[in-house]
Amino acid sequence: MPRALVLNGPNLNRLGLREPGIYGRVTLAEIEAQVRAHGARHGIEIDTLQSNHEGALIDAIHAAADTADGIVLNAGAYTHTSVALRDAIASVAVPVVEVHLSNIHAREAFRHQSFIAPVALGQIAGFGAQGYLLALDALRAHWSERSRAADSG
Ligand code: DHK
Repeated sequence: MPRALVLNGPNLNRLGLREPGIYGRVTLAEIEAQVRAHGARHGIEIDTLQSNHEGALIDAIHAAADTADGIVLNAGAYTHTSVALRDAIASVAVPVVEVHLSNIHAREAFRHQSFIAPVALGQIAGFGAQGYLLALDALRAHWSERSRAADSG
């Protein structure tokens, strides 16, 4: 059974309380439950982790090299600041889908740049909690495409 890590960065533990006009009222626990249910529907094992600490996120990405087939990552504000997170992703062969609840491109200029995007499979932004499920679907499509390519080559 494929395994995906759903990794959330700083301040995302405050979802539901934090700036609800931007991030909505749904809590991280509710999002994780939705992702688990989506995973169960499609035969994907889901691990979840949230940390407010850059090093802990980096450690989780390194560990995922041996334990996960894909990562759904909302790095929060580290998206826009962390070369170290970008390098951690580049150091592992695990595909990463970058997620943001809000449309970062429609917000302040400092949120338009993502250090994650160039090393991610792709980016999903602006669809709220649904973005996490779309990211899992993107991983599923990527895995199928990869195994089709392996079978035919
Ligand atoms: C979450 C954050 O915490 C912000 O720092 C990002 C992202 C956007 C989100 O939309 O999920 O800029």
